[in-house]
Amino acid sequence: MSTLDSTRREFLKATTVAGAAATAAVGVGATGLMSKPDEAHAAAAIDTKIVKSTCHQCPARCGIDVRVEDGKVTGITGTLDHPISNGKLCPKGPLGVYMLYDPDRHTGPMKRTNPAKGRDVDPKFVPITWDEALDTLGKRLNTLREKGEAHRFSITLGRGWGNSDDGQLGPFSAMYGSPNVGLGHSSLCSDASKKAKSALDGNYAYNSYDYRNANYLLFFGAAFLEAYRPLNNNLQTWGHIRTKAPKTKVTVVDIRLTTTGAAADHLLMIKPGTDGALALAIAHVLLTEGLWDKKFVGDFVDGKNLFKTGETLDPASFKDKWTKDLIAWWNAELKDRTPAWAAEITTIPEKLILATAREFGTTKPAMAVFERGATTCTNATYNGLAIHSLNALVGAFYAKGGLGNQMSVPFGKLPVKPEDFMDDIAKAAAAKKMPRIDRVKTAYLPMASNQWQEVAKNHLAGNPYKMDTMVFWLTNPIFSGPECKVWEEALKDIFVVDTSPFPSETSVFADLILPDHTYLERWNDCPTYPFQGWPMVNIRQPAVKPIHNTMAFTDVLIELGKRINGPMSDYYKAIGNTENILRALAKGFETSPGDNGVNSFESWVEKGVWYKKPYVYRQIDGEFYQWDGEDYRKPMTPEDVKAKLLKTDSGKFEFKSSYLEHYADFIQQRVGVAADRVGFPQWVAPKYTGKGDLFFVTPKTPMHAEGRSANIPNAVSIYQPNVGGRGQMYLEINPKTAQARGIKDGDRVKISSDIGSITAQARYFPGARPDTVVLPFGFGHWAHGRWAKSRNSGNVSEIIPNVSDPISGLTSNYGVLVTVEKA
Ligand SMILES: Nc1nc2c(c(=O)[nH]1)N[C@H]1C(S)=C(S)[C@@H](COP(=O)(O)OP(=O)(O)OC[C@H]3O[C@@H](n4cnc5c(=O)[nH]c(N)nc54)[C@H](O)[C@@H]3O)O[C@H]1N2
Ligand SMILES: Nc1nc2c(c(=O)[nH]1)N[C@H]1C(S)=C(S)[C@@H](COP(=O)(O)OP(=O)(O)OC[C@H]3O[C@@H](n4cnc5c(=O)[nH]c(N)nc54)[C@H](O)[C@@H]3O)O[C@H]1N2
Ligand code: SF4
Ligand SMILES: [Mo]
Repeated sequence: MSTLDSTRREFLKATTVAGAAATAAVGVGATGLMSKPDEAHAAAAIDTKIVKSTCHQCPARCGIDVRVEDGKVTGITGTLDHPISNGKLCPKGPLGVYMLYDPDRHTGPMKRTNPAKGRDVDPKFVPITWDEALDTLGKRLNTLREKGEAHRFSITLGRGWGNSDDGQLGPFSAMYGSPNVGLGHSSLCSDASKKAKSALDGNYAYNSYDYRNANYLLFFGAAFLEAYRPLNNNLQTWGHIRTKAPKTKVTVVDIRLTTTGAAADHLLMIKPGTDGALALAIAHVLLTEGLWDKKFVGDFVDGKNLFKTGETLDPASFKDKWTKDLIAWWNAELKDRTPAWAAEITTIPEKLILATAREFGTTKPAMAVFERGATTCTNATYNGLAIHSLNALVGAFYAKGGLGNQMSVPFGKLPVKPEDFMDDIAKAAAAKKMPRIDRVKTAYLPMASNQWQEVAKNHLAGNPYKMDTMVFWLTNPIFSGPECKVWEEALKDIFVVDTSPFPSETSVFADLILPDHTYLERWNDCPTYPFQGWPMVNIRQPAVKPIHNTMAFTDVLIELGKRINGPMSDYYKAIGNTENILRALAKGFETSPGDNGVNSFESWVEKGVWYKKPYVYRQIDGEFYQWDGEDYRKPMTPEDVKAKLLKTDSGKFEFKSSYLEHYADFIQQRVGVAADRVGFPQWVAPKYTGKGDLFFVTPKTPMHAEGRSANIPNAVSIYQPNVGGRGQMYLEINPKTAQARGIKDGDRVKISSDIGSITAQARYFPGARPDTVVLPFGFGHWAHGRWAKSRNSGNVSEIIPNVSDPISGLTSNYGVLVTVEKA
């Protein structure tokens, strides 16, 4: 038996023991779940444990109680004392059991024996040992390093979360010497909202929201009841805000009748890509009608409202408070952005825009919330700037019922630092600063943080170079990225390593399969996505022993690190395994116990979550305070505010972004905005891609989890009949649009863009705009397991051209034009 495989056996044993100890502490045993067995029956009772862990099907971070009976997972429910779950889950949560017991799972490491690659080519995988798998990869990595080509190795990531997984990629990148270790998928996801926020308030992050205390919510392309994070808690929040007194009013801006839109007070069906125009007009009305928050924003020197449509103003007439350059913004952009102007662009009637602005400006606390719908077009960042500015105008920043920023968790430190384990190769690589394969942070893309969708194209063009070896961890752009078929070419001459626990399109092109544990079998820390601001981190722990010969991705990383020649291997020997990382992180709780008493690794394992309320910052009537232990009474100075909250050059919310002005030439050249105007939130028309006559929007649905949940049989049945059923997926089409093309309800249709065609079943839907068709993302898998295959619809990514917002790097997924005809 090989050393690693025997070590691994020991490790599994150790994990099981640790897991058993952990679960014993929280296990309710047979007595907790069933009526108390009498002595005679005790021996025959089922051994039942509840393991506290974390769902991984979407980014919501729901705490889960995994019920384990005689070593088998028999159910998943929401953890009762968990701030996100509160004992509840969305319908996907319980279905995690099907991922664990998915009969299509990879059962152990494998290597490809057929050198030919293609969608329909059998890879002829054969099982290998973990030692062989890791030695093979380790050798490749050492050779690349010795040749001075470490940059041609990458580890890419999607839904990784914590310090114990994606947090380990930075150290690996530094010690190995490749800028491409830690290449993330965020440019397929929501980078534009973060970019817009950072440009104005200095925080490159999603916001936390105090929904429960808000009285007005304006959602721009954020599907609160279908997808927006954290979905499960949103569903609970909805129940509260819509029944409290006064009831929170909700206006939804979307391109179709969604569940959220149907449940809201108002739905504004906007033309795709034009949210920025609507937001600018709302800002115009807030100013001309004197509805801005004077205590946060400031006021005219003589107290009289001078904002009049079309008239420029003297900047000296206004005294700014926590915002900067309001008058400059008005003069340069807002003065002409009337509801009548926006009505032309957005197709929303002028009267409705005016009514929305008035309601938003008078029903406080109010917030404008936006995500992918408003930003997945070429004008993504500028749309985001306009929307986020509304939050400043109504004084929502850090206010009760407003928005804030997520606080971080006081984690303990790891025993080793990567800087101490860098050899000459690593130091030379750091000094040389090779460009990344996606070309971000170069003159070509100086502002974006990732550009995942360009990698295949860049590799094929050899610009800036060709990749040699790529590890895919929790990302599958060959299915979920725009123009995804390009990846099928690119991956032919790359040594591909897929870590998915089950088949994916990437695995068809893989040279090595190093299957991860599923989320019910592994350790992780899971810090919350921005939620209510106060810090929180879940634990994920194995509910059962791994049922196959799989290995957690972080342990793969550690084992690989040990195989790299030089001091790097000592770093990984010191780390040991994933569980050690969690133990080191939990040290931080000793001096900062959570509200639920969690103060150690053991108590974290027992309760499943560490959190500490309250959110410590609060803006009240234009003054900033910090929590003093009892109330928000400790005044903050402007310097405090700049260091901790509004992290811009000025320490204020900037209506003329100094960050964007640093890139004025680039923005002028690539976006076409004059260099002296780039800093202002303004109307930038979207550049729709394609020559079709219908907008093609491909959003998420409540029952799917990005590209990776299509093989859950029960999800398919819950879907029916809304989105489609077992045999087909529905393309939502307005009946008039369909009839004009001779398409009957239920007909099979061909949807064509500039780069190809797919088919789906047409469904008459009067809630669709006549100029827009909708087919959800997540279907059309051709290698993701038996249930995923049978949906009889194409993959939308195959016909979405690869076009992005040059500023944030976000792909323009929802700005596509197609034609639709009877198939
Ligand atoms: N159920 C489920 N939940 C998820 C996920 C999942 O896969 N499934 N994924 C998670 C992830 S990774 C993310 S990033 C978030 C994303 O969360 P969201 O951003 O809320 O999700 P999307 O479905 O991409 O887009 C939201 C809405 O935008 C609308 N839309 C499209 N174009 C426009 C437009 O031009 N203007 C406006 N106003 N609306 C438009 C769509 O119709 C859709 O209803 O969801 C997370 N939650
Ligand atoms: N048209 C359209 N395109 C979209 C979107 C959209 O709404 N519409 N949404 C976009 C968004 S917001 C995002 S975030 C991206 C997501 O797209 P990707 O980055 O591709 O991520 P996923 O689709 O979540 O999953 C990728 C892979 O992870 C594997 N996997 C699943 N579980 C595990 C595990 O436990 N361990 C490991 N190692 N692998 C696992 C799966 O097999 C799958 O192949 O898609 C984007 N693409
Ligand atoms: S909201 Fe997301 S994390 Fe929570 S149960 Fe549903 S799929 Fe899981
Ligand atoms: Mo995403």
